Amino acid sequence: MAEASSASSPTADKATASAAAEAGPSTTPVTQDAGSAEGKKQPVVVICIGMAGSGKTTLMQRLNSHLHSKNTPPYILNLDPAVSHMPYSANIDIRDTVDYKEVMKQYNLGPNGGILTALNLFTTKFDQVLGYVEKRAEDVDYVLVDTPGQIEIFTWSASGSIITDAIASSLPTVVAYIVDTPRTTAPATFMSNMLYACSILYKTRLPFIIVFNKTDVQPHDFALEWMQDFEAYQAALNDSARNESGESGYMNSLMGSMCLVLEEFYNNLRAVGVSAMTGEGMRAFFDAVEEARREYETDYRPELDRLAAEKAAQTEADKKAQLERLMRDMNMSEGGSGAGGPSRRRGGGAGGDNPFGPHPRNEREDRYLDDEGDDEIDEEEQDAIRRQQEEEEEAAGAEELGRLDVEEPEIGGMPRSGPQGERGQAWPRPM
Ligand SMILES: Nc1nc2c(ncn2[C@@H]2O[C@H](COP(=O)(O)OP(=O)(O)OP(=O)(O)O)[C@@H](O)[C@H]2O)c(=O)[nH]1
Ligand SMILES: [Mg+2]
Repeated sequence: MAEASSASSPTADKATASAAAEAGPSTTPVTQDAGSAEGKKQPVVVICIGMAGSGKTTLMQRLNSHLHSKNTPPYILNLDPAVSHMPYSANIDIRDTVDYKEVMKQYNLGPNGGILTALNLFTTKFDQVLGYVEKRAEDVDYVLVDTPGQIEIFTWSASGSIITDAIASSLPTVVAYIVDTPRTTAPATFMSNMLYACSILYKTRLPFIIVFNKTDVQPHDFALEWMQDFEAYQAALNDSARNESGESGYMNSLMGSMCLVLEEFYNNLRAVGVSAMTGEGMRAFFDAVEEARREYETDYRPELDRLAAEKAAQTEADKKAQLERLMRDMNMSEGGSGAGGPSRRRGGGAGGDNPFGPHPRNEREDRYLDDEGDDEIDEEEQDAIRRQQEEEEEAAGAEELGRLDVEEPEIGGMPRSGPQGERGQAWPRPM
């Protein structure tokens, strides 16, 4: 995977002057106090997400040129495999790794399937990408990420989640949701857009900035008003319904209710207006990014740390449980005695080694017994014991007789107390 040497802003923009004119507090690197708990400087990652044509790529180029003008060039990732012309050069470009047209051909896919598969393939290498980003983390203040135009490919695919989570667990990350302002002036479209933004916020759970783009064409005041004042939105809704059909239907009341529901959502995010074309609103944008970064540090990172600690504790508990199971299986758990410890043979001698090896089944007292045939085997055993007793009694009787009636003879020099003589059978019994 290739990493471009450095990002630049090849397309010098006409509006750099207007962007520079906005130089204010945001022009000082936001990472002055941005750092991890160890005090290490960390850049903030801005993931640009938005509907097709909302101006993500143009905004990336604007941010890039703005940051270059402040001598703080960003690190740029392009995750859109289908972009044909990029107005900036990315440090890491998905197109250098995967050719989505080739993917379409090879897998017989349409354009969206091709983009999705290309992103999936790229995701398999994302640990390397993250490695590159982390290597440069101390040199840059911002990492900018451009995403595919088909918003759902990034926001609802597994690879999109993997990429977002991987970045967010490594560096402070914020989502910039780009809205095409001129195309959002209809209350119904506005509501659809906000609902989509809401779904992304709750999916990623990352600090969120709504960026109303193209304010050079349409100022975003109406949107802010609708977000802050439910009645203003309701009035606009009624107006538009009257203009379209002369009456307000159930859709209106549904959207009115939705607006109330979204109030909570509006309270949790920040909205700014920018023009990627002219550079207007850059200061507000970077201020919002700084605020969102703080939110990441105070809300998201502790949650991340808590989840990491929970996962580590779970892994440790699993390891311990596995070890205990292993020890038990090896007959080495506490209270056991290693080889032959708890294994006791029925009627067997001291320490009896378990002949069947370490298995809980072999530790059972009745391991020689068939579960169904317990009684039958007990009888056999009793017979054996009885036979043994009879033999012992017989032997004892013979010995007694031998001692009473017979002079101990010398048979071939073999003493009577020889091994066979013990039971009195090696020499003839008295008649
Ligand atoms: N007037 C105006 N036009 C803009 C602005 N930002 C983007 N555009 C135009 O909007 C169109 C789409 O811009 P892109 O940057 O390609 O949008 P995108 O979201 O990256 O598009 P996809 O990646 O294809 O989804 C282009 O024609 C841009 O010139 C803006 O701030 N003002
Ligand atoms: Mg684009």
